[in-house]
Amino acid sequence: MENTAWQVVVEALAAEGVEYVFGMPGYPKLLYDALYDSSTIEAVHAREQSGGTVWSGAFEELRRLADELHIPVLTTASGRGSIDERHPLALGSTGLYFTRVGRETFLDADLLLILGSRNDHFETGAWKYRPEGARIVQIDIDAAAFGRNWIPDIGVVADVRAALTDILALARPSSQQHVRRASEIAETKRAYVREVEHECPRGYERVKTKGVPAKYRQVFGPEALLEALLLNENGSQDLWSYYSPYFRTPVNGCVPPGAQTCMGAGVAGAVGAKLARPEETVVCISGDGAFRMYMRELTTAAQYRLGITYLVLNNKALGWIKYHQRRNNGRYIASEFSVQPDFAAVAEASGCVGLRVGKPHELQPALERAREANAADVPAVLDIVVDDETAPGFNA
Ligand SMILES: Cc1ncc(C[n+]2csc(CCOP(=O)(O)OP(=O)(O)O)c2C)c(N)n1
Repeated sequence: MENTAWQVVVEALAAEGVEYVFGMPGYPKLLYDALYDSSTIEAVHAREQSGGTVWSGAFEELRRLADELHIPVLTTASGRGSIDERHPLALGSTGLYFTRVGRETFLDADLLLILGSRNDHFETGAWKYRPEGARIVQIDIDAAAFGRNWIPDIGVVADVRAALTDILALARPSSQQHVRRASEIAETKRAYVREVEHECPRGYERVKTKGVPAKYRQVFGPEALLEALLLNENGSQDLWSYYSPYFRTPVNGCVPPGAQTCMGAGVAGAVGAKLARPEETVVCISGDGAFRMYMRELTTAAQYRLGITYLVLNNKALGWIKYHQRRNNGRYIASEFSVQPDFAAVAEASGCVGLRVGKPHELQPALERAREANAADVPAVLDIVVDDETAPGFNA
């Protein structure tokens, strides 16, 4: 037989002890037993990565995995939206995007079920977050994904949805220990949500970025929250919108960038998202650098009467770059803006509503004005001068 590239990969991984299951008849049982019998079953975690679950449309199956098998779920940034983040066992995202609770629970796992992911740099915090001793079961439609970063103990070549359907067909009641552990995790999450809800509205001198997604939810939600489509950008301040529960997305409610998407893709993407799903509330949370690159699309949004809200987190800098310059040698080169467009004036001149938010107390009325504008099919831009607070993933 011809020695194809992927056979070489499979042979190399077999030498590492990887057990392969290529859709053979008994594989669901093998996987289900691995999940059920895992020695410390309370620490079994499912993890969805790199968008494989979104691509296969396994939303319902993932929810059932959490509900029926009591498995906590974390997503990658690109897999965001595969589970409703208000689910008690939805613990946010992985790697750079971990919250404290997500990270602690993840690192406690004794088995990772990785669905449609390559475990890349951002998703694993540059590969440093790997629960010690945890076995890895990886399901992917593409055999080339196995061992690309982490080598799984069991690799299953299958569509995520088909594989989860097979596993769920075997579901039997979880052990008491497993159910108890799941409810402990859910309680830890509830306490964390309360903590965030308490910290966000506190009075500050300047707008704290972490309070912006939370305030948006408050003004546009809670019922709008079910429909709000979040367009994520590529920057350091907008990272706050990645940290559930600062922002919580519903099922299929997020358009994320890939690891190094072109800045501004979210700004332009919001136009496409609103055209595709006009009935949805659409918000794009962007840095000022990314917004500068694509703000020319405001006229398109106004022309097609697209009621989008842009929250521009203005730190007068390419903050991501500045952060790394600060860490490397403290010299800022071409990362600060001393001349900045007046975003609110640009918005107004482009047929949108434009508002500048300089002080914390101005945020709520500005959001209310944006909501009214959106209801009248007019886009709104909020230029929010933020305190340059480092996102949690950078500090971890
Ligand atoms: C076109 C393009 N150039 C460069 C990058 C690399 N990059 C990622 S984030 C970032 C800075 C983003 O600045 P800003 O939008 O102001 O957000 P901040 O980090 O200040 O919150 C850069 C330069 C990129 N993703 N796309």
